[in-house]
Amino acid sequence: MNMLKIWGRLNSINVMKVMWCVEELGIEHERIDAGMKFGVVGEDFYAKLNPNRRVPTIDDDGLLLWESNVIVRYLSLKYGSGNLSPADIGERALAEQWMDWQQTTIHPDLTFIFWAVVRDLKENQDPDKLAAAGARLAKAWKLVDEHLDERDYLGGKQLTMADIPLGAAIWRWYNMNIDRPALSNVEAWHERLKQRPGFQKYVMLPLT
Ligand SMILES: N[C@@H](CCC(=O)N[C@@H](CS)C(=O)NCC(=O)O)C(=O)O
Repeated sequence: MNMLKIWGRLNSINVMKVMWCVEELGIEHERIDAGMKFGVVGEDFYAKLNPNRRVPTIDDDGLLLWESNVIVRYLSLKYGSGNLSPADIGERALAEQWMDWQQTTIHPDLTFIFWAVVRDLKENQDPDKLAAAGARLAKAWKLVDEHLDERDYLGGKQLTMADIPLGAAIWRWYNMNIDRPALSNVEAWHERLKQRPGFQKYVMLPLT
């Protein structure tokens, strides 16, 4: 069996999710820097791994997979069933619900703001658009805050794959120079995540 291979640069939120997951599960792996300043994604061989030419991509003993949340689901089920991937089908579906919600509801506005504030992209710096994105995000995180009122983690008492995409996103939200409402449950959950070595190693990095 060949060792898990992961292509992706460490300052990508989508790569962070996979790396944090791999660390939680203790999977032996090899990571290859790819994307932005590292190039690689433009090379001919890469299109065969991932025709989108994006990161992350994995090769797990011949299985080529892209889409960060799908990779997190796959690794969690294969290497962490009953742990990161809940054994109960309903609980697993609820975890997946939060993962998809991160992609559809949090990611577009968070990325818009991130590129304006951190990567200094002028076309994203329209104050009205930034304010609208910030307001939508605040509303969305409030929903997470309400959900966390009775739970330590999104899936209940323990960390599951549900926490990984939104956990990577909350670090970004709290580390950008933007206005934010106070959300005590989200803040407490963020503090819990910050205690985890995998989160410390791969998510708690300066934003670049
Ligand atoms: N929906 C995809 C998005 C992948 C994506 O857009 N990745 C970005 C980095 S976060 C990328 O590849 N950017 C171009 C690059 O790094 O060269 C996923 O979740 O994996």
